[in-house]
Amino acid sequence: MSDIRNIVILTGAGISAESGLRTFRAEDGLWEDHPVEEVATPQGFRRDPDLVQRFYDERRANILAAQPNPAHAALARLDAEWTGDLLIVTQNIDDLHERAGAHRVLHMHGEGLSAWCTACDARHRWTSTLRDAPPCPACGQSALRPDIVWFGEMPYQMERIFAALGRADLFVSIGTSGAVYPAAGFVQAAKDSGAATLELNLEPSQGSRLFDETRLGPASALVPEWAREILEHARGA
Ligand code: BV8
Repeated sequence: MSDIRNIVILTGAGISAESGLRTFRAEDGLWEDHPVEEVATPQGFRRDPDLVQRFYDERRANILAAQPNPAHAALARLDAEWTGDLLIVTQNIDDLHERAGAHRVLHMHGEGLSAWCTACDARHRWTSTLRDAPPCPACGQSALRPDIVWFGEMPYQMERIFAALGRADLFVSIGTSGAVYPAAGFVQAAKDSGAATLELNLEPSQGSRLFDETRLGPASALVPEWAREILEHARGA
């Protein structure tokens, strides 16, 4: 680990699995309850808004009932103590990174605890349900949808993400299957800008071959170990 200053961390559903939030592609994955085309696309929302609202109402309640696990806590500590650039780009819609105390967090696929008004474009923190079409607090119209990036929609803050990848000395991917783009392409962008790449995951992902190093195991064990390692190295450098 030569002089590492700027770190980009990508997290996926696997980092929240030990907090009791189900992942997408395990055998009990979320998608199997509902075909993807039904709940995570604009077309699905237009076709059956009630089903999609209820799907995210359920996810929102699960998020509120979940607690951060040691992996979230370790990243929050790293965020607090790392003096270089650090950006946690999460594909997750839960707020467990923030509740663990992390600040430099970017939700590229939106947030489960946010509602987006398709009439006036306002976004509101939302912890209740949307299935009964409540009025937008800003404009009063019943046009609120989950503030989620669905398939076919542009992920949030892509320019900021690629700028961070362009400056990165280290890219770490945690708890993601590498199944969905553009997130699955970030490791290549990091390599192209000369960053070292590390994957921490329960099992090999679709992109494992692209990483300099892959460590297999639960995030609650691997992430605290890695965070300690990188902080001790920085102190010793
Ligand atoms: C876009 C919504 C363009 C929120 C999600 C290029 C090639 C092929 C296809 C495409 C392409 N570019 C775009 C596409 C289409 C599509 C796509 O990638 N399709 C896939 C299926 C091939 N991408 C898009 O549509 C994206 N949009 O590109 O727009 C555009 C251009 C111009 C104008 C407009 C648009 C948008 C994608 C976002 C979709 N929304 N989520 C929600 O409902 O939650 S995706 C969803 O799945 C997640 O957000 C995440 O991104 C993705 C993958 O999930 P993971 O987080 O990785 O979870 P998964 O279950 O898959 O894996 C968990 C991993 O954890 C496993 O590896 C497991 O082993 C591990 N694990 C489990 N337990 C633990 C653990 N690890 C450690 N510890 C544990 N305890």
